[in-house]
Amino acid sequence: MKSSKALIRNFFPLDLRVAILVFLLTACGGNQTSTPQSPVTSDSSETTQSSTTTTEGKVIEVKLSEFKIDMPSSLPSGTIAFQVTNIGKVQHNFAIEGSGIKQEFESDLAPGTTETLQVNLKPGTYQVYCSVGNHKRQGMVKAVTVAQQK
Ligand SMILES: [Cu+2]
Repeated sequence: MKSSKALIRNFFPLDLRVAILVFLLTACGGNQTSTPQSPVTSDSSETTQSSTTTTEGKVIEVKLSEFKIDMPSSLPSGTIAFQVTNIGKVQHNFAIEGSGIKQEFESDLAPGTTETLQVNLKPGTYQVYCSVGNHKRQGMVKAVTVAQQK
């Protein structure tokens, strides 16, 4: 510490030392607070970041309860984000099977929770059901048709 100061004193004239000091001070403090005096344009807030959704595709709401699946029976083709809510009192799952695909949640949904299952659907017929216990036989099953997009 002391030696470097001495070094600066010996090697640089006073003016240059002041200039270095000013430079260091402005370099440290410059980039955090002080906003420039130039007028802030007010149109920037709305346009830039309006969309905060992370899910792709069309969102389809699904409600699971004892013992039924509440959702539309016809869907568009393409990427579908099934937003599945367990409105029942026991754990449920949501599986979709057909036209060469089979997808379900890795873990069952606890009562009151919502999870999103993203599936790419081709036109065809599918079956959605709950894979927990014998819920499917008790009524948690539904036929779903995926129509060709025009
Ligand atoms: Cu179930």
